[in-house]
Amino acid sequence: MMRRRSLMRQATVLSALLLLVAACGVEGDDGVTDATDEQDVDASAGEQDAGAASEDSAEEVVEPEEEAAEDETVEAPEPVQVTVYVVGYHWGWALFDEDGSELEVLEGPVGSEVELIAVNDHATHAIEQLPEPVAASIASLDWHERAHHDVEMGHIPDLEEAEGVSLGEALTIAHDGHDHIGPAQDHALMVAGIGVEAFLDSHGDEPARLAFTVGEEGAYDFRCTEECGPGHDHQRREMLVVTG
Ligand SMILES: [Cu+2]
Repeated sequence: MMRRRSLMRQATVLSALLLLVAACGVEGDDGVTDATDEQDVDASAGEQDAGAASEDSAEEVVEPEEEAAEDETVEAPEPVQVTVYVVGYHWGWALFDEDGSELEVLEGPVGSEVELIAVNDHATHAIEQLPEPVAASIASLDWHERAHHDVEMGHIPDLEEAEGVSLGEALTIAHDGHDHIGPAQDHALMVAGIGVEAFLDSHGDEPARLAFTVGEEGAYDFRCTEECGPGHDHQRREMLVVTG
């Protein structure tokens, strides 16, 4: 009885193996698993292995990324509210804080509320409206000297080469125009990429005001959008840096 049961079990196992072989060979032309089919199976298994491996490595990578994200959250600076004073001159921008100290660039984190109070360097009445230390700093600057310095620093090109007129001549033309009605004296301040703009009238009695919240990390140019003479195209400077 024992032997018979054992034989029956063997027969059952054999049947199951035959069925399995038949099932594996169903897609083959001749019902036999050929080399190509085996390669497919191997390749598939390989992909699974690769998948498992990449999952493993993904798990390994996740931890440091999460730690880095936590660190950034902890160190992220709070947005600020800041007011700065801007002077548009031939051909650049000067930036001052409320104490009259000049800033190379205005820098603050995303979400900061920025207020720019802007004047034309010729608009003496508008400049008088600014806080006293700011007005004093502006009055102490020689804007012709500043223009020559800008050329030395490479902020604006040699106008003789670029525009066919020397910087001295260009400044004389621009400044002579101050006593006349002419567009060369005026500037307009646009913060590129932010979408704010204000006209800076050389005869203006009041400063212009631009207020905005910085939404995206990056560096932003102040640009002149009012034709103001030979250096106009170069009156653009990176003056605002928004940090993450
Ligand atoms: Cu201009």
